[in-house]
Amino acid sequence: MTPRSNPGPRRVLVLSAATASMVIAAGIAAVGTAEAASTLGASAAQTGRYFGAAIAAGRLGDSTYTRILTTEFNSVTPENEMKWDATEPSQGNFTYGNGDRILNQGNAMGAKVRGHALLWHAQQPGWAQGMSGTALRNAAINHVTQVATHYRGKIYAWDVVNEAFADGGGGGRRDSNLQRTGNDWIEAAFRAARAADPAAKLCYNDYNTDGVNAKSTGIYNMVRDFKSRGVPIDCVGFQSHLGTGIDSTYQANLQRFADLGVDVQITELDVQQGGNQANIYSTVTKACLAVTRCTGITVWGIRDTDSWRSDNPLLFDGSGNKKAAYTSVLNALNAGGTMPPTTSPPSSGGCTASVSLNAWTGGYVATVRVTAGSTAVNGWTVAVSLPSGSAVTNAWSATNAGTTGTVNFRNVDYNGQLAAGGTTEFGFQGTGPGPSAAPVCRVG
Ligand code: G2I
Repeated sequence: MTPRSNPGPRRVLVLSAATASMVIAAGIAAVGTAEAASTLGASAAQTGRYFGAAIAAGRLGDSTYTRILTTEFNSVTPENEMKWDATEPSQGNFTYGNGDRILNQGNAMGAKVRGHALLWHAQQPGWAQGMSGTALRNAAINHVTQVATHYRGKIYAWDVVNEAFADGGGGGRRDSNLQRTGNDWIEAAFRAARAADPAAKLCYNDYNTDGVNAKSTGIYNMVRDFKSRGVPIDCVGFQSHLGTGIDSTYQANLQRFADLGVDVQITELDVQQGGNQANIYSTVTKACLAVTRCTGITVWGIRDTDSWRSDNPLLFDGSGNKKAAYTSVLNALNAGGTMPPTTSPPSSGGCTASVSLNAWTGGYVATVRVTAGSTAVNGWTVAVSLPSGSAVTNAWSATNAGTTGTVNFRNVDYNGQLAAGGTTEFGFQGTGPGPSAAPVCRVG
């Protein structure tokens, strides 16, 4: 779908108009600036997106760090705490202390939590590094199952497999102990993750995929193959560790993946300082905003001094001051963009649901589309998780059980039966913030 044909900008206009009238009602004169949110998370949320940061459990005691984190970001990714070496230091012995610290921090902020990363050739515990063949495959799949089960229902998107493709011109897989267990190790990991946590979006994540190139095309071909064979994949992460330039096909590359029917996310953004840092940040932000299925951006750290890189690649300097790159990102976010649909992954095979939102300060109207899977549906229920402070006031074309927290919407008489692939819509109105998580549809 092209941005031109997408109804998103119209919804943005509705949002803006309503926001402006609320501001007038409150007697604030500066109506002209009413649309501009003043933090990264709030401005990304205006188009239904998140703006996140990779964070480290060991830094949460740093008050400057935590102040910026809680003010600016509405998504978090553990920089190291959910990796294999951290969560299963000896085989079968799972340690979730630091991972849980990141999860709790994200929950306390009302932020999305991205899980990173279930399987990767790097940061494996020593015991796994020494394994091969069936023993390694079984250990890897068990790892996916155990960790995804521990975090079941709490993770927005998992990087199920990280960096499995080779650099250079071949477009093929990277050699690793995991790859040597058989080419199907990636799909086995995705299937195990889906079984363990049906609500999480499942991503493949990689770097040097910042344009249409041999490596990104290799990944593109894998995703296309997965989609055609029903391997459960919902999203592709583009790490975007960038230097002093950006490929002219950056946006087109995101778009071609989105056109395969997966979400795309910028997952580890950082950009070398010097040269065009602010411009490159802004180009990446605009590219995401222009691609309907680009659901959010994560920067890989908060201050330059928190970064794994030494070339000051982040949005805040070592003292926590906003850099020019910060302003360029905020301005790009506030300029608006297409509105992504929030669609639940097809977990049960029975039905899926997506929600689109008209939101204003203090309230919203949500329209939910219910789509049957490959078989006809006789009765459906859609669970919508509302953030704290949100309450349903009325619903149409469905009946709701409860008004806060997770609200179940059940079909009414005339719209419970859907043919295979058929769709219907219902809606509800609420006070407070609208739903930001994908609704979950089940048959019955
Ligand atoms: O390398 C940058 C990123 C590339 N994509 C995947 C990401 O997971 C990766 O993150 C980095 C972390 O930012 C680093 O913090 O991954 C590195 C490991 O490959 C992390 O570095 C490790 C150090 O190598 C360890 O010595 C250290 O114990 O961080 C660990 C925890 O501080």
